[in-house]
Amino acid sequence: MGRANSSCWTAWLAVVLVHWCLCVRERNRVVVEASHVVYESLQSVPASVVDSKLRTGYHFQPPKHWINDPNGPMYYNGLYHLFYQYNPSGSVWGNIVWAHSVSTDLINWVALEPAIYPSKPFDIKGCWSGSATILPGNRPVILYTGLDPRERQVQNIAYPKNLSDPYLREWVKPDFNPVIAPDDGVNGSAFRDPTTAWRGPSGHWKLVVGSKWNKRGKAILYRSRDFVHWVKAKHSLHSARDTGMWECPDFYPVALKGTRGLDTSVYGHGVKYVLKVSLDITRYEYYTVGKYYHDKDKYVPDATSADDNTGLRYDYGNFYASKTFFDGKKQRRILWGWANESDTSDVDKAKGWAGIQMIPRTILLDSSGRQLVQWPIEEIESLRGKHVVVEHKRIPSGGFFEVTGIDSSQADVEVSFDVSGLEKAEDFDPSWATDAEALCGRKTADVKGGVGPFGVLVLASANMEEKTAVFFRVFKAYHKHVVLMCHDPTRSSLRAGLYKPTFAGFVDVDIAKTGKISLRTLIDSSVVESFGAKGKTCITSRVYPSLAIGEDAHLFVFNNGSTDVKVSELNAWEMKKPLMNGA
Ligand code: DQQ
Repeated sequence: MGRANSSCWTAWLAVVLVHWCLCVRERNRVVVEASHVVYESLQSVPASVVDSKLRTGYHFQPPKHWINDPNGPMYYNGLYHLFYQYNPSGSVWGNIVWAHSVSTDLINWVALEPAIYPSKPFDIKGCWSGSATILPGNRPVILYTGLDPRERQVQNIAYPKNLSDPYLREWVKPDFNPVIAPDDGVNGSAFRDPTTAWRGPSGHWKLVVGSKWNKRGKAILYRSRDFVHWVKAKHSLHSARDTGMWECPDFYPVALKGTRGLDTSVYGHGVKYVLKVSLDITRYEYYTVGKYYHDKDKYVPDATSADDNTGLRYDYGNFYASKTFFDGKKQRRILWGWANESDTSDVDKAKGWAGIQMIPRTILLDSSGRQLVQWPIEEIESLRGKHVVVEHKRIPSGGFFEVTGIDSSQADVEVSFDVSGLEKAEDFDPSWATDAEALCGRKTADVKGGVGPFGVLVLASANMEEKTAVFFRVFKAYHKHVVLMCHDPTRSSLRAGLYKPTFAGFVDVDIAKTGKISLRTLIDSSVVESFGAKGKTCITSRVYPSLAIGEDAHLFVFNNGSTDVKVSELNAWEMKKPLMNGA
């Protein structure tokens, strides 16, 4: 009996020990999980030239080298600030500092010296992404992720050295950092990218840090009274199984009605919340719209928002690590997002630059309450130059026409299509509903349809050997029509071996009712950024034409469906170059 008891006891102890060891292994794992591909041999190879051939003209970028995530955007005392992850010594990811630029209009930018760089034990191995919060008394503060000597990810605070410097050039990192370190229940190699903090009815400051535990993605919540001492909440703000590491979380309120953005601490009636996460495993971003229960500090996505990687996306293309901020000047919420190159690192090294920030977008809740709508900030229109208009033009099945009179390698194009003959729409297989991208890959622009594909061909060579198609295709489902919006760059370049993924999203419109759909596309040499149905569905692609460059780039409107479509109005503007960080 005694022996039986003791062997039961030993078996139980063994189980407990194995479990404990597994947890400790997870807890103490301080290996840096690279969320970027690391090319050690190229990290510190400064650019000898900067190749301007496919360099963007009006998108944000520094004069040379690698950039990634936008960090700590804010509007402060008449200036917009943008910080971003930057490699001062090469055109691939590495040696990351917080580069810093300022602007009065979010379009023209002046580069300042880096604001935050590794210098203290709490960030000696890296200064990664983070956010800005404006504290009472108009005092900005930054929280960012530092990598300590053990490469543990910790959260640090930084203040402007001199608030009377209008540019906030120098930032101080107090020695009491880190203000948040991973405790036993947190995976110290997956613990980064603190959000802007908000204040709820309790008066506490709150923020979340992105993380994961095994495969469960998490937004770990911290509270503070003084912004220096932070206490981890018992429960995460939110988590979701099998989503992996949540990078760059963003959490903010949106108004149910009207066209105003909300400051991050606004709460009360008429307000919903958005939680966005950048999923390291897919390298795409997803958001949900939901309710935030302040008393319990719980966020619950609405039933209409899928809470996994089939969910809503700001952008269905090359757009990552985004961050919003509240612009007190114009009472709007603005979204910044990063688009990396889809070319090889060797080409990036040879051209001396890599990565851009997308044109900032205003962000609002759609009137349906189910999703967001985004639109390029109005200031971008100040860059519009030469203008062409096309009105009431029918495009027969299989037809196209060219839009001439502007240099369309750097352009802003808005088209409104009248759509009819919906009875000819192709049948929609319900199994396609969760994978718009795969559907677009199968039904590219060259695949003839019923209603559509129709749209524009941008960065096209004169004879269309090269073209990037941006289009809609309408399907007939059981009780409604389904509209697919697609980017098809499969024929964007004659260069061999390029990565040319198709990207797509569905557009939540009742096309049978409206009979219309609009498209806006911003073209800038190697980037195509599109907004369908006034910003309900957005897609970004990076493309690298070999012929359709500068004045050799053409713009067409096409219809490869079996019914006619009509362009009720098309406006296209050549875009001027703003001041871009002294480049
Ligand atoms: N980039 C940063 C990280 C973040 C990742 C490092 C997302 O803080 O998680 O450069 O692109």
